[in-house]
Amino acid sequence: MEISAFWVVGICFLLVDHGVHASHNTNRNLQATYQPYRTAYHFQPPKNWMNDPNGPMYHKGLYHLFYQYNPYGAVWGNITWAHSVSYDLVNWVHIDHAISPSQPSDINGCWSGSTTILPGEKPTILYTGIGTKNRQVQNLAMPKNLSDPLLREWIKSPYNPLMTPIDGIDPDFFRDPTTAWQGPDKIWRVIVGSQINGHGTAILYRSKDFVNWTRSDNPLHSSVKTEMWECPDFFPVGISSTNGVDTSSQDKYTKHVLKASFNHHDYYILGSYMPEKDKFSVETDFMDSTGMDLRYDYGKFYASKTFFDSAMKRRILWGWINESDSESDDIKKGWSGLQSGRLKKSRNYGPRTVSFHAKKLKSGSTIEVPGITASQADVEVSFELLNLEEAELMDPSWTDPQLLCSQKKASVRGKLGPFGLLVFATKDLTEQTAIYFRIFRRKDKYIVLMCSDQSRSSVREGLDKTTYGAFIDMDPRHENITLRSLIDHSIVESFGGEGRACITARVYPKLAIHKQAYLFAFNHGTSHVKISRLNAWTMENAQIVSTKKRRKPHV
Ligand code: DQQ
Repeated sequence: MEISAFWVVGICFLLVDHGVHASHNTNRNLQATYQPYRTAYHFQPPKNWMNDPNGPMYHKGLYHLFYQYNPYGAVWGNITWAHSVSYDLVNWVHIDHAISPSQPSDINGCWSGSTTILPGEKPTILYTGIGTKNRQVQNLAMPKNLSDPLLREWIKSPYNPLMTPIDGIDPDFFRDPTTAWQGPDKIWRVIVGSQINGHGTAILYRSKDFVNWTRSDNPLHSSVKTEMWECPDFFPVGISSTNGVDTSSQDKYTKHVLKASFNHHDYYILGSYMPEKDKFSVETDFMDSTGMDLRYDYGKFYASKTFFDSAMKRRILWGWINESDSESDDIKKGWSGLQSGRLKKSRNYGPRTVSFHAKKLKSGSTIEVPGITASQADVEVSFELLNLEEAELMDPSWTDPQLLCSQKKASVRGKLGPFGLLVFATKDLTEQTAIYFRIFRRKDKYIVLMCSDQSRSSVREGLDKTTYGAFIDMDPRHENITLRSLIDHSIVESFGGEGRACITARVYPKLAIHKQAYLFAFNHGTSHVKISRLNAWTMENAQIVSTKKRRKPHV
């Protein structure tokens, strides 16, 4: 899917022209010395807790990202909408918080939600307020001053709350409104995540004016095999084009994606949506044994949200990447949480690159990829399988890829595989995070398994070192197996088979940090494979600054 790919680039200090000036420039190199796990090119606030991305949007030349944030500490609490802006989705300016708890409909927290750009280029936010008695309700906020390009101040609607948990809705399970879309009848629709009779549900609301919302008799969709759906997302994708499409578009050239967050993962299903009846006919349902278990990412990735970038005609996906260390580690670090932003094309390349072509990766070999900063890199590799007929037989009971990867970790020798990359590795491989493939055969079909093994990622104890796995929907007879890994100090995001399967892992090496981090390609199978090409780049540090409002000097 178009949304399952990569990172972007750019430069941005033009924000100064819009009346913002940096009050505190976070020196990322200095930070990296004392804080080896802070990232260089992933989005992070300077300190404290961050979780879900909220209301990302493109508006009049600027990208906006809001996110769930605790202004007072590195653990979840006091949830506020923090706000950052960018010209390029890489370099960011943190500006004043957009929405903070202040009124009866959100006094206990401003939880997740989305933006919708109304006619006349008017952005609006729909968000979940945790009201008095901790009831979940949906609220509206609008920019105070539309002529401020940064949209620094947001005012809450006097009509809040606009949607309340009545008619059988449990006030604990009613949250995270999506970006609204408009049908051909000009009526706005929005869905809100819920659980009704124990089943995950997308409650549908309609409105003519964005203020008065009526609940539809039928939900847009619900699914008996799931519980509460957090952060639903509903949007069209083109069938025959890789361009993204506006959330309100719908025709015979589009399908719709419904994403829901549950069981610690972001699952999606595809279907066709008919706005006349607000009917969503799904191809396969969530957790349906006849369908594939479709996830945006098979590692750590949650509460994601997409938006349509009208400037570049693409749909961009943001997702929250949680930590894998303990809460007390986060308190010591002073921060918790990263954002992953995925889109196609462009990279924030540094000066150092390396490439090889047509290199044999013999059985049992490990070769270093030299000449780059291995703790902050982008690597693309393509493997050619020389002896496919040597693939091991697949046992029909091996249906769970994560279980299979945890039983067949990188150290377990196979025939065609494990082969792949060792990232965040020490020279002697004491520490290593292995991202690798194994090829199996069942009758005349080949099965490609992708794994991310964190079991040797750090000599530190007390970390979550779960091994992750995914099957890749591809036929290795007809194409080479590609892997792209984005490595950034404590995160590695890996895209297998041209992004058909993604696995994100958080790792905290103790030894393989800074210049002691190395990158290797390896083949621990009995069969040789060939690296048909490998390109690796050092990634630049993103420029991230914080600002305060420019105040009138005292006279
Ligand atoms: N996080 C928010 C909720 C949402 C959850 C609270 C998902 O609105 O359901 O911070 O991570």
